[in-house]
Amino acid sequence: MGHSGEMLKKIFDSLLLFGLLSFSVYFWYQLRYSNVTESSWNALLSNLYDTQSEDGFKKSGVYYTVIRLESDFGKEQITKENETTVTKTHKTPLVTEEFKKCPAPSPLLVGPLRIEFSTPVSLDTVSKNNPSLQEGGRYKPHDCVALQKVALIIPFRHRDEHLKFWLYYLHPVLQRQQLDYGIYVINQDGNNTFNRAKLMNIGYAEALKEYDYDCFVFSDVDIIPMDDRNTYKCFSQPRHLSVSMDKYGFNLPYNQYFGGVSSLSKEQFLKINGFPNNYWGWGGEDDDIFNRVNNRRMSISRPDGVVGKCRMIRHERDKNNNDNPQRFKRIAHTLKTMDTDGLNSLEYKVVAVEKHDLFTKITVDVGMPPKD
Ligand SMILES: *[C@@H]1O[C@H](CO)[C@@H](O)[C@H](O)[C@H]1NC(C)=O
Ligand SMILES: *[C@@H]1O[C@H](CO)[C@@H](O)[C@H](O)[C@H]1NC(C)=O
Ligand SMILES: [Mn+2]
Repeated sequence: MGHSGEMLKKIFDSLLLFGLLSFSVYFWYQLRYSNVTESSWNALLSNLYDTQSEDGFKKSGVYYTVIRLESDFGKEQITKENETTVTKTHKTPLVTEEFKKCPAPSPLLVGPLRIEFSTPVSLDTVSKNNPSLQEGGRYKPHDCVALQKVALIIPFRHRDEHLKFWLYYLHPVLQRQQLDYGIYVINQDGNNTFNRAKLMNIGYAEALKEYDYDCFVFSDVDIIPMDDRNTYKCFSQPRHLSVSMDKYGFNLPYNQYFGGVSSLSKEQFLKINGFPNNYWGWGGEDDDIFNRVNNRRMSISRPDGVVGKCRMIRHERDKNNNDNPQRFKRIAHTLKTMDTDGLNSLEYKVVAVEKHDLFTKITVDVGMPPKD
């Protein structure tokens, strides 16, 4: 038994070794000479990264796969689902360009910007200045895959002049920042007490119905960044973007200040149950949001005081946006209220959705403050 058993084991081992060797040679040969090479691999990876097909690659519901022919760099072969094959010539040899992630930071940034509000701007001018926008104020870079899909949420009522400046300055900045973005103006219907935080919750919910956004930037309509390196995207911690406002002498008014412009990823927003719905009138809701972030053991990320410079359009306090007298009492109880008041208790009615060239305007009925 012993001797023949050893012989058998030797033969078996040799066979195994031979098998492994031939497999490696075959595999190497496939990698080296097959048409399905690097680029289709990259395409596959890009699709995994971002399941939304890029412009030009999804036409009338047919998904295209790009395969680069190793022997012919000037051409790309496009194979449709039904195996029809089209060959078209391409200017650049690197077909994979379309699938590349946009670099960070964007190479298009210019730094400090001149911002002034003395000359009014018209929506026509802004449209002409931004020919690449899609209906509803949507945009995505055409030569790379944006790193984030950002919904910009603007709580709004009766501030059309401010909105024009905002669109005039922000659209070019957001495009240079190479974001895949959409602008949502959330307009409070009627003339009852204003509710900024609730409008922002609604913006989050409504934007997600349209597109798979992964980042939400909440901006007052009258705040404009003075430097395009202040990227309107999300970070590993909730971000406060308007850190150095002219109104406050280019300083934070206080350390916990989280008002003006802020950004939260979808995940961060869900973690804090969104924003409070019960801050009616001016003030306090931003401090409640700060507390929510703090209570969930997240910190605030901020740009430095130079990159974070912003201008605020000077204006009178709006009608029906008086100081909220309950704000101090409410802020003191965020920890107790945040699990029951927020995204999970959000109720509103959509009155109208308007798709403009430069923005999507959603008019909503937010209800009235409780009489107590
Ligand atoms: C490929 O499919 C498309 C849509 O399903 C169809 O219109 C087209 O005729 C098909 N082409 C061929 C060659 O079958
Ligand atoms: C609401 O207020 C605006 C501006 O203050 C005014 O123009 C409008 O007529 C008011 N609407 C109603 C229904 O009172
Ligand atoms: Mn203001």
